[in-house]
Amino acid sequence: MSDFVHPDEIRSRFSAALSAMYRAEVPQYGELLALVAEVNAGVLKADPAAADRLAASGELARLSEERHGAIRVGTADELATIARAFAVMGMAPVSYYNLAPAGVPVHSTAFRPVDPAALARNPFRVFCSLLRLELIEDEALRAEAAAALARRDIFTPGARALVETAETVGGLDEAQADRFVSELLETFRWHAQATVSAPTYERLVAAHRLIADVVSFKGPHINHLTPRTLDIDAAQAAMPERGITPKETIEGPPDRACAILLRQTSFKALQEAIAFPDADGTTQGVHTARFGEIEQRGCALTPVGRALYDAALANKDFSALPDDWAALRRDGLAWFRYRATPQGLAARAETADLEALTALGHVVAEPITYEDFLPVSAAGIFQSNLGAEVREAYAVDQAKADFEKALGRSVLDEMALYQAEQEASIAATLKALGLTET
Ligand code: OOG
Ligand code: NI
Repeated sequence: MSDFVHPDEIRSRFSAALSAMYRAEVPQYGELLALVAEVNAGVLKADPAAADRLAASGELARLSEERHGAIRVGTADELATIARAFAVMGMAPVSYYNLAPAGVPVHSTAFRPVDPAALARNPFRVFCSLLRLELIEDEALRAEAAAALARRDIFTPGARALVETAETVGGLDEAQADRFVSELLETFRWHAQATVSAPTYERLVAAHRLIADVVSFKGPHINHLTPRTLDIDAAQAAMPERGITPKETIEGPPDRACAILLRQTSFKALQEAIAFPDADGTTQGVHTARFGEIEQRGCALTPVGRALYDAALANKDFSALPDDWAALRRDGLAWFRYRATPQGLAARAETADLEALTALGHVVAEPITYEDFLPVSAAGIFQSNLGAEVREAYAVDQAKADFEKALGRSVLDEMALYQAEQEASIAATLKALGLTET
């Protein structure tokens, strides 16, 4: 092979650099990191068995570096180019999320590694939303927003050139990788200088706060970064002691013995001073967009399990969703990674039946961590940071094809990824036991 830096390594460097930049820009995020580190250390100390399980599944090693972020872009070209930049770091778009039904005029995907080994090295994810200008009703304002977006380039020439280099020659060397990280970081940086006038900004805010956030600045500043906690209830309870005011409720499933999907909470967005480019250059304003968030990740659910979850969330009754790993597995509600135990490897297998092998202790099944997002939770996070005003839901429609056209490729199906991982683990387990799949 060549002297290319591995995409996983570039992703790790970028994630670390972004975290350092956000800590400098939003000091409360640093507080949140310290709090989460403390909570996680406490959980691991209090529950050595849980620590062992996390270590065995490879989750422990990645935990302290694990985070996701979010940006909101304004045009198809911005989305397609950011997709190419993420590809340099081994990140692909997974899933389509339509936020319009929740009254938020964007649709989104999550860029993340998809290969289990890459996820184990560093699962850094970026939730990336594309503004849907067509949902601005006021025609003049829509045109003004489009013009503001058309005037900007959110990428440095250096970042664009290095994306091309990586695509052309197949990777980046040491010096190029470091330059790529620092050039791409510019796209995520906060700019206190607005690019639109104060009256335009106000009209954009009136149309939707999120539209103002996307359209009014030079770039799609990172709007939050989210570390992963092992006990979100403890972290939520401890936030006020650190001078952090959390949102009122934790999004997602309730606290359960068998953690599923994703639970999230955040602190309210900061009020940041901004300046408008008016004649005398002195008009000041404030912008609220950037916040901090924490999440606790549980097991990925199958389509059947997910449907039960969605129904449970809607009627606030989770009794139909068993809180028991064996039941979740037997009923095909959650995804699992199988492996042969030392006992299984030593024994002479008398059956190829996975359920029987599991009952005998020859095989263990570990829950596969949910690596994606929850649109309903995402909408809750969006709403909590857009002020109290409740918007009428935009009409639901089939916008996925438009999104993929803007992206320049199709998004991957998260369920297919989990299923492939489960199936590969079953095949490897049976092979290790000298059995072939029936
Ligand atoms: C993204 C909100 C979605 C999450 O964790 O669900 C998200 C945004 O506010 O731009 O990050
Ligand atoms: Ni988030």
